[in-house]
Amino acid sequence: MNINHICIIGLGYIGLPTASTFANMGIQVTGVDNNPDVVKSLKAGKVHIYEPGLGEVVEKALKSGKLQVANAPVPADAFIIAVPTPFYDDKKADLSYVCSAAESIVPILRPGNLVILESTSPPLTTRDRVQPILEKTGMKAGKDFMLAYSPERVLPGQILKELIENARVIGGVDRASAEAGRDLYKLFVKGEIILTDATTSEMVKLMENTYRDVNIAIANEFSRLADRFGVDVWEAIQIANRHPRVKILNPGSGVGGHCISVDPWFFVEAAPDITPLIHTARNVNDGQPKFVITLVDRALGGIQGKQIAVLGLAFKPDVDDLRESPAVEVSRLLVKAGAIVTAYEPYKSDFKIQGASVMPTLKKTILNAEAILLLVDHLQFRSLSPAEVIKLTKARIIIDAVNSLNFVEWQSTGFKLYRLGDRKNS
Ligand code: SAJ
Repeated sequence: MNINHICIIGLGYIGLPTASTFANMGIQVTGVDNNPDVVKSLKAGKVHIYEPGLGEVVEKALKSGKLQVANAPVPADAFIIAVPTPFYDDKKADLSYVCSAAESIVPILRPGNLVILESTSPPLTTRDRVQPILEKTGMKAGKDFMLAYSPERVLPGQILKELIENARVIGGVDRASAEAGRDLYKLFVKGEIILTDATTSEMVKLMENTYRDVNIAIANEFSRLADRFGVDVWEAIQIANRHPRVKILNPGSGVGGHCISVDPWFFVEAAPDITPLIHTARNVNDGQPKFVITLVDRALGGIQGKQIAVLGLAFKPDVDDLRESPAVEVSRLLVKAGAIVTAYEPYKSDFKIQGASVMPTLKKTILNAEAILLLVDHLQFRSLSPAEVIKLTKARIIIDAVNSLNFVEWQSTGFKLYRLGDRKNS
């Protein structure tokens, strides 16, 4: 397939890096977003999200003129839908963004076009939801135009590298659609390109994130067991992982972000009668912030009225993304339990949590605290010197939920360090 112009709908964490990468390969790209603020800031050369290296890549693409930004799709050879698929309060997938993106293509779809859905979606979305919308044109998928599902699988923090190097799965509604998808992505993908059908590739994406969620859930449950039995879970995991077929992940304050904490629900919604393990793993991970609260309660002898400084609100280290963040949930639970909470998130200091004070600096956050609660293993926190910190705070209790700090070093400086999953040493 000959591709000269690509229209990418949704300029978020996936759409924007993808659009810029295509543009920097010399392809004409129109990036579309229905949020006028996003369009405005990109037109002014400003990137609205933080991802290492993204600023430079976007700047290059915009300056070359190969990346244009618009608020509605324009005719093109290929369309990529990369909009969010959030879930409702009842954990059911909200496909309204996917459907309205597909609707927006209908008036401009031409014979021979390729449409790719990248948004993580429940099984059968491409076939049963997107295809019928596009066929309102009177054209048939697989005959008059091509349609495929190709999930993004990049890790926030390493998006630009993984976009190019990861293997890419492309599931077509027919073979020609999958092959057209390969023609598109081979413009920049260096990893293997695997062709399959649309529903298989939808499942592959959900299986990957569900697999990780279940494995993190077991690590979190191990942290609770270690706490009960007076064991240091981190030591136990390290020893268990010497077994050639065991690779236990890290416990922490829970699972956040817009991928792993959401995607398994798509399976549970689609087939609740056959997914008890997946459902339980989700509940275990969602329950981990409460486990962190029990640790804080024990370390401080109660939470009511205590001044607690929370370090880190992002869903994981070194990203600015706070969606579904367990650290935010922990902060809310602390406020609910009557604590006086100050919080610091270096990547988003203007974030608001009702009842808590999000501070602009670390210094202001810890100044009057009785305890410091470390929830995210940001590099900035990992490299803190206890000798410096002790001069900046009244707190002598540190609770480390992510095994970030050197136990011996912090203890010997005069802090009492409590670690999640380490009843042996506290
Ligand atoms: N986490 C733990 N313990 C661990 C690993 C992670 O508690 O050992 C927590 C993190 O702190 C975070 C959450 O899990 O709150 C998810 O973080 P992550 O780094 O595991 O994954 P994401 O959500 O940033 O990205 C995932 C990736 N999927 C897999 O690794 C299978 C990525 O490749 C996907 O592209 C991405 O989801 C996505 O967009 O779906």
